[in-house]
Amino acid sequence: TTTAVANGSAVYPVKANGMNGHKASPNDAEVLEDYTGNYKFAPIHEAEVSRAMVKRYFTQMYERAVSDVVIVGAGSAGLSCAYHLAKSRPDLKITIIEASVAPGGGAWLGGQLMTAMVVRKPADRFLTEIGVPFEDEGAFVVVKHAALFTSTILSRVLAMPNVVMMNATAVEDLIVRTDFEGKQRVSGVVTNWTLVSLNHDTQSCMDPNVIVAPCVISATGHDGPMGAFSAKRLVSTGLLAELGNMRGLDMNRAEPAIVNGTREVVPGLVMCGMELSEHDGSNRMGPTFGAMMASGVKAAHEAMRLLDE
Ligand code: AHZ
Repeated sequence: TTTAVANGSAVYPVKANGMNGHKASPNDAEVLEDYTGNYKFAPIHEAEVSRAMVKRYFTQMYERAVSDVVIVGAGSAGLSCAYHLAKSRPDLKITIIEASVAPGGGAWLGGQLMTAMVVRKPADRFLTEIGVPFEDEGAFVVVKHAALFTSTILSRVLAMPNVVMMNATAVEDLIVRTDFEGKQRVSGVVTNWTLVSLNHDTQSCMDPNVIVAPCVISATGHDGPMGAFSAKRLVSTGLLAELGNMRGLDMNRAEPAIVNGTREVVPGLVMCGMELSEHDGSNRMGPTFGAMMASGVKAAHEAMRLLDE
């Protein structure tokens, strides 16, 4: 069957069945980039728009039900990790799950909602690597707007063919399997659309979905509405005795502690970024972002080591 779709003066046939039944290839008369009052778009059937999105989204979900690496949280640490890992290992299926609609976490601004982003050396090398310009102030560099870092790394990460990002999707549990020796191992994540996760107390039994992966990297930030997710879940599953709890601000102690402490905290789970301060009880650094980038890179190395074991 075909449906006649009126569009302006012309009528275009669109097949009602089959995702690929109709490929619009407009002729010159139908498409015009004319800003003098005669701009003409290629004709479209509304259902094609739905199918274009649905097909890709659910194909991705189907394929990524088994991933090589799941990164939880797309803040500065999670994105830095994704960039380094995806670039180093194009063979890996890397799936990023981000609870917010807007990926980037706290890295859209510097401190106290001001625009500049401070990065201590030697993490300026990561900025050079991804192509973000900065001013050199000696011991540290300054990016003129934190959003320049975040938009650049997001575009670099999303352009990598082996990366899939699902935002507005929350990790609401971990898959924890027990092997024959009784040893527990994180083997994936339990997901739900964030708006569902936020409504478990208003609707009964809205079951989640799962992604199985031999390596999960948690980068959910310090405690907050959604933060420190895995660290807190490790405590409630008995895999961690208690949270270390993030300590007060000390830039000189905090940044190396986060980078050097980035590791596989329980089998199958690598933790990086400020979530680690809650796990280990290390200081916060406030508005200086070099440790997030370097911790992300270290988490990528930890993941590669874990996968090669
Ligand atoms: O939405 C969260 C954010 O984008 C996301 N997230 C949290 N819980 C999640 C869950 N499922 C999926 N259950 C989840 N996503 O994780 C991201 C964390 O980003 P962030 O910017 O909060 O953390 P980060 O460790 O990447 O960067 C921390 C930046 C900070 S905080 C700080 C201080 O307070 O002193 N200093 C720095 C540099």
